[in-house]
Amino acid sequence: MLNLIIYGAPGSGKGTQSDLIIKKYNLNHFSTGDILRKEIADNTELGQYANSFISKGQLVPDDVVIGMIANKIDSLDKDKNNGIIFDGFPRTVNQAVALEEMLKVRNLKTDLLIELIVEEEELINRLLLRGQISGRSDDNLETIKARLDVYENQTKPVTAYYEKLDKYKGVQGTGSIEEIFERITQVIEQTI
Ligand code: B4P
Repeated sequence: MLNLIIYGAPGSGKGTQSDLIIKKYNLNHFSTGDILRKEIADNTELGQYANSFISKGQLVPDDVVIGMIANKIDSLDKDKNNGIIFDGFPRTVNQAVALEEMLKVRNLKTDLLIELIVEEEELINRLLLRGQISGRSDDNLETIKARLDVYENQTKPVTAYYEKLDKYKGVQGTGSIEEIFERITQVIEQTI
């Protein structure tokens, strides 16, 4: 069983690297961003509510995303669960505390948080490029800047929380997708 958190600023490559990690280690992939975008695409009540935050670059309220993740964990077949990758969650210290508690009461735990470290200029370039094809309401310059501010002020403290638990590892998130994946694999192999 391997439970990982993939963490980093918007555009740091969490989704890109998660796709490779889940294939190699046969993990379940829980991406709060993907779940919320599906709700938006389906035009559900939750999707409309979430989009009112996402389109401004703000975080969706903690209780909403925490509930979503708890439901996903409870939907797993315990006998077939090799582990989970949490992608884009937790994004606040409140979410981190809730995650650790919800795992503990289910006799589970996180093994590692891996941060993808990428400088701001590169993040902005990647997201602007993605915006040209994604049609995402949050991939425009104004919203990208708001997301980076939110990351700095609300999400960054999550690293100190996992450093205290001795579960934090940082990985350089620039270079080719394969090079970054190799760095991540090395960190995972040191842990398992
Ligand atoms: P997310 O879906 O988590 O998305 P993200 O941070 O924008 O992207 P990610 O880091 O996954 O980057 P990607 O691999 O796509 O969140 C979206 C929004 O949902 C949040 O802003 C928030 O409002 C809401 N939300 C989600 N979770 C939440 C939570 N827990 N609490 C509250 N709100 C929440 O890569 C980005 C681009 O870079 C891609 O185009 C990719 O092709 C490119 N790229 C990747 N690796 C590269 C490399 N090595 N070199 C060059 N380009 C690369």
